[in-house]
Amino acid sequence: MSKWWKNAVGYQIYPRSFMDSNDDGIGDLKGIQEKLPYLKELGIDFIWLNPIYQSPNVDNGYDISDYQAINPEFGTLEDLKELLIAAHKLGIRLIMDLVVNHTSDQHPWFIESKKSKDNPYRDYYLWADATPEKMPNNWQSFFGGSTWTYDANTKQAYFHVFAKEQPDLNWKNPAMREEIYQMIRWWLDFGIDGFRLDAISHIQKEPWDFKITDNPWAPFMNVAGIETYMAELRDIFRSYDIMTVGEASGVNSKTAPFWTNEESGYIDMIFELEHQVRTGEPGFELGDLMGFKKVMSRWQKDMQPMGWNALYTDNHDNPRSNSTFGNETRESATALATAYMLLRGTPFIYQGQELGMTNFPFESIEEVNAADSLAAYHAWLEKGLSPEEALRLTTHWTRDHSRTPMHWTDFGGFSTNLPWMKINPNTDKINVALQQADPFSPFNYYKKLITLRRSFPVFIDGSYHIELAKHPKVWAYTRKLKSEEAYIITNLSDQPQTVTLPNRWVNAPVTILLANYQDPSWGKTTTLRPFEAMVVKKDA
Ligand code: ISL
Ligand code: CA
Repeated sequence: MSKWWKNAVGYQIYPRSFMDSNDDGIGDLKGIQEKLPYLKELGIDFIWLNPIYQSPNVDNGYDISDYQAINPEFGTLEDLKELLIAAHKLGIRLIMDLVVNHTSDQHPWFIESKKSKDNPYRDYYLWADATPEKMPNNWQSFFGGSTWTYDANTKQAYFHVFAKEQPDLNWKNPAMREEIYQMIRWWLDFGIDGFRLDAISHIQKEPWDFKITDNPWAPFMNVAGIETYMAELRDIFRSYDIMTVGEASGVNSKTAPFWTNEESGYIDMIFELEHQVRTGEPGFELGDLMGFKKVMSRWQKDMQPMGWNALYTDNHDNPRSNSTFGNETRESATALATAYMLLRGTPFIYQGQELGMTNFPFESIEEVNAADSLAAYHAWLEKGLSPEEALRLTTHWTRDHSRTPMHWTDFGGFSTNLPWMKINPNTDKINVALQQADPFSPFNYYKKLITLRRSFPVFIDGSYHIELAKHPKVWAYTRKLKSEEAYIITNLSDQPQTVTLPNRWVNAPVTILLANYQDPSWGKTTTLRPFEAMVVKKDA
């Protein structure tokens, strides 16, 4: 199979917030199709669509009630087909979210499963004896509270690692797996170009009497036995020319090569979740840039011999990196871009990241949407905090920051109706129209970065070496492929930083291929300005 995804740059679309074509305030498939030329101009190669399947939207589409139907808010299956054809015409591929750790509690399988202990669908999910007072064990869900919900009708509880409306599928059941595999084949035969596998490392669980010691998520994170299911998935994936990227928390940088190697790996690449390092008290945390550098660097090194990385800073589950890691300037937006997009792996850009979009200034709990954030807010209130304090603690790090509508124009340009989430008021300063016209905008910088990445094989296949490893504010690395060598340096701080560069780099003839200040200089002693970034290449 071709490895087209190695040279590719991905773009993640959160469909609810990208573009609304019928003015109901909700982004949709036709809206995405309208904006394909924009994506082409940016230069990306494939789109990853967050879930667009039929769903009661308890977790914005991550609770699926029909895998083979489109949520009418987004359009129809025909709209998706049209979008796919239009994208392919422009040379843009499309991958979809595959959510198979759990379904919605409104999925017909679960509705059946709940009916009785001897229902044929009972074992599609995970049930265990319980009483209203005593759950099968004390495990906690990612969204807060027990992983168990009691069902008075059958006097058992069902298991869910996320919300109670997202019951976990029972992967031990071969009949369930076969139905999932048929669904996967159906989508691949439909013509999509791959999948992003949601929460895939959670599909296997420890026995219910497993005792948690330090890590509360250990009983359902990359648990032994998952290999069987992953190998079955691999056998399907490998019979198509597609790409797969797994959200696989708990698969660490030492085991990830086993998951992603070309010979026997289950999937093509992994989103690690470790680099989102935060420091500080809850409600005051900041992104830890050196933690970010350290984790990313370790993954580069460990994956080098036989694995492949998925590279990202932003997604729909995290606040905006330009706010958490950067200082909300064009310099920090472009420095972060330079740092991660030239690493070894397939880079993903999350919608609006290419503009340096920032966090949302939440003023009221009415503006919050994410179920886990609302649950956290109520938990803080129950602990006796004031509504103001609870709001601040909840919104400081809520994933809703990244889910506000895309900024197309001064006034948003996302919809003529009231959008499902408020538009960030700074859309008048940060938007597509302004940035397309400004040669020094983050948007135009991203364009150059993508072109650069494509122009030199060293950025794709070159090896990774950390430079100035101990520097507390600068991330520098080299990439090397035969005689081709590039030096990437970024000041990840808002203060000037002076570095001493190695002789073999300052005495050799080099070209500064890209910089985020207009008058970059390169010498033995170089002072980098706040969030200054440079890409330098040895002349041939
Ligand atoms: O493992 C985790 C933490 O260590 C979790 O972060 C988990 O893997 C992650 O939250 C899963 O996220 C994905 O699945 C969720 C959905 O709400 C998120 O939006 C999605 O990205 C449930 O489907
Ligand atoms: Ca709409």
